[in-house]
Amino acid sequence: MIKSPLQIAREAYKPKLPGSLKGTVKIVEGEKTKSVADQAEIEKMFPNTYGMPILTFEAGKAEEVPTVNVGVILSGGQAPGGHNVIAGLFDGIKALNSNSKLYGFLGGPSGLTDNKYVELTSDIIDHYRNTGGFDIIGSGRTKLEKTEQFDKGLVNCKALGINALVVIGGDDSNTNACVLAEYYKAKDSGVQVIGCPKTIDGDLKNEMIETSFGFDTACKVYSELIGNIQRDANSAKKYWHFIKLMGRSASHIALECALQTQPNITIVSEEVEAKKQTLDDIVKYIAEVIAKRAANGDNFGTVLIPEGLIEFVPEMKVLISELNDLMAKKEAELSCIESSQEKREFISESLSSESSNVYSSLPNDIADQLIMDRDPHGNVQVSRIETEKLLIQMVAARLKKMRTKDKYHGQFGSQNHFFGYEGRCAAPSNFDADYCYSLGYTASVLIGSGKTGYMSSVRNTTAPADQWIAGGVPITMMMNMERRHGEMKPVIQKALVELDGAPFKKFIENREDWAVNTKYIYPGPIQYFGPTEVCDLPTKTLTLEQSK
Ligand code: FBP
Repeated sequence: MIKSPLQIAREAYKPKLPGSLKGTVKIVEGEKTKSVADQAEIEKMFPNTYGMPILTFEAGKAEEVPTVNVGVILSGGQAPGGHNVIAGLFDGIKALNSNSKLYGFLGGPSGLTDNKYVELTSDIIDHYRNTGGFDIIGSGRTKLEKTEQFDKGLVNCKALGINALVVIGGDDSNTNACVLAEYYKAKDSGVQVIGCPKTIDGDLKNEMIETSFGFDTACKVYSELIGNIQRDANSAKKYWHFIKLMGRSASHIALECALQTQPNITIVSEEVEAKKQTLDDIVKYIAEVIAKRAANGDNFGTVLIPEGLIEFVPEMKVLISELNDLMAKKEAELSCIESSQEKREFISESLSSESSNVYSSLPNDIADQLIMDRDPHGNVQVSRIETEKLLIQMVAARLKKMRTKDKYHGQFGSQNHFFGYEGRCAAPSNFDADYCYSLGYTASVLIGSGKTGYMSSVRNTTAPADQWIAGGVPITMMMNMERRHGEMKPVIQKALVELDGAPFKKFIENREDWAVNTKYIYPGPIQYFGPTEVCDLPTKTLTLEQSK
């Protein structure tokens, strides 16, 4: 393996651990828990894993633990720090008992059912410490939800002598981990299941999970790029940059990047939904800011657009839900139509008249992107819809009209960008390197004490790592019932941006100033070595949320 000088230097970095994990650990049981909503239904569905107490680790006396053999799965989109979760888990189970073994299931959850695995030994692990990516074992989006899959997985675990599985994933994957834990416990199978909170999107968080890993690094990478673009915009003074940012439904990434870089405009999908803003309202707002800046002689600026925006605009939300049903029902007919134009006509004729009008008013490329395949969870693949280009076209048309009415006298030059994949596999920031290693190590302690149906939890993360609080949270505690594919299902509640939360409030206090005046911040690249106030800073979101 050829390595860059930074990779070599980073390999030697020792992640910081919470004080309680530095020696032997005592587990303190808290109060019994209940789910965030729909308690009776969730309890009925999870009779063996519901109501378990929150666990907190403290320094304690060493106890003899037998060998633990663990299987680990990376599930869903990449997020910086995944390799460190695995490294922490590896070091943790070896500290419990040096004969313990770690197996990595390859290519995501399908590795478990297809029995594709590799034994992760120290010479493999050492190459991946503090590196980005999930390439140590690969990831995938197969859903583990059917009993046949659970049974196959159990046979494969038994064959390898595995007594615990660690699922590193987002809300959907951890929901499935919880169902798997309940199933294996009900069978008294002897296989425990522990989850770890992963996703750059930042939407897997709650009272006990302060942040999902990868959010910190991804936002810092995007903010560096946005800052660079802002410097360019402020130097050339001739372009408006429309920047779409990953994050699926939630706007956490767009909001965090806005707080880090102070762009002229940031759209927050959750606000769009709450205020029932139409696409036209959004375009009007952007065009008016552009006109105001033009009146001051500033024909440049930046606009941040959350990836999932389109799903929050009321008329588009109705359209997408009709399209989802239509595509499921008419899959066969649609697959026989070859030309895009005929596909669009077929779709237009099959929609309600309101949605048909909205659909027909869209540019052809956006109309085509809206009918691309759904992901395995039935979601529209928002990363493939070019909302940034759609907005540029609509804003340009509006500015043209404003000019005829003497309301705009500027020059509108535009550039479009989409930042997503650029940040998902970056070398983890110190925060993510430390947090992920701690999450993995925490998982090993939960396994060593026989727990199942828990998620690794590391809290108090705005304090120095030594004061972080490690422990476990029952996954059932995060669940509620939601309609999925036409059926009510128990799922982990997704955390969207809270409009009464501190990060959003901070943003609205400043947005008018940032819109008209040029108040850009240029964060620069992530620093891995240097003073702690530069290298170890958590996100603005976390800092504002925790300083309540
Ligand atoms: P998860 O962490 O929820 O799996 O998704 C992260 C993400 O990067 C989203 O922000 C994005 O919409 C999606 O993955 C893109 O998926 P893919 O990697 O399949 O293109």
